[in-house]
Amino acid sequence: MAIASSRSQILRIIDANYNRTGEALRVVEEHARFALDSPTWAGALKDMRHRLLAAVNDLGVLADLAAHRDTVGDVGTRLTAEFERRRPGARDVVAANVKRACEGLRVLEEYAKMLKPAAASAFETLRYDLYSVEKGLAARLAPNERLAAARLYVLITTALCRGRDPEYVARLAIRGGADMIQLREKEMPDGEFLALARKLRELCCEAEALFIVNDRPHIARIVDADGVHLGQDDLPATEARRLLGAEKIIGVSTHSPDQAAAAIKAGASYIGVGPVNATPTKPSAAPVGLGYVGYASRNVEIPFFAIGGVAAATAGGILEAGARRLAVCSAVISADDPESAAAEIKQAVLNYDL
Ligand code: 3NM
Repeated sequence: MAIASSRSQILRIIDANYNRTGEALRVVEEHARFALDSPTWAGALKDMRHRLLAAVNDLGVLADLAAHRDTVGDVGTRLTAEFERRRPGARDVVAANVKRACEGLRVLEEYAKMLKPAAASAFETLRYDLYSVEKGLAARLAPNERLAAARLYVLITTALCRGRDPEYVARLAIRGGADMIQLREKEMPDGEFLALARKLRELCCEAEALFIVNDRPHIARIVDADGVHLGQDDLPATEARRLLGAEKIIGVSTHSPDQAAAAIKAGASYIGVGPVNATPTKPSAAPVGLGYVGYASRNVEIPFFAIGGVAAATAGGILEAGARRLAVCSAVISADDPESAAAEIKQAVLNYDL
């Protein structure tokens, strides 16, 4: 079998794989931009396309590529694998195109070595960067799978951040170990809420935390949040599910075993169990105490978060009662040091296995 050795053969390979990689990156970029509305990942992919061009340019062959293109004589264009015709969902489109771009980059790297060895490593770096992008995008596609591992859930309410920027406080909470962030603003007009939700969406995307919108499924949908959290008087979970789709997280506040059963039946992904303690954050709700936490630990088959007056000082008793996931608002976001407050509570939860 002939080995590609002539400059012309190598240029054909470089040309085909430059195009293939660029196209595949563009498909993934469009998903990040239009489906996820994510400046982080759309920007990263755009940057990669520019670096791809720069890397090929660095080989000194860019101007010659078109002259070596021979699509009609390329036997590869006639080989269409069955899977290339089937793209059942966004997950498959992204996975197939990430794979295609990785393969293209690998080929570029190998053949670039034959032209200009020093220029080949740029393709390798791009391939590694693509693995990070893939991880970030996959995280956005499978929120429910990630919910299973979440232990600390922090609720962000601007008025309780003591004048600090809520996005900054959320960042500290994530640094301290929050796996999930909820934007909970009861009074904020939709427009303002939307702007803040977009910022937190992006932050959580970067920091690999789940992002949940309280009460407002339409905004969860607009910003492509990982899910929505509903109170007993909000839209029913079944309707929110119809709006957001099967993959998204739907959380429901519950205050009794009956409400827990109803939420599970309605398709909730998790429930809140509380308020365990009386709390100024939700003054209207009567505390349910540790009894309901114990009940939930024995009877609730979906993840549940104990909530209401959870703090470093109270976490131990709540965990002893059977909780394995905690939701916290004021003890983290109103703390002098939200990061260490979150870290202390997270450590307490991690002392108990799921
Ligand atoms: N929901 P903090 S308790 C928002 O039981 C919320 O459904 C609750 O705030 C429920 O951590 C609660 O400051 C308040 O007590 C949680």
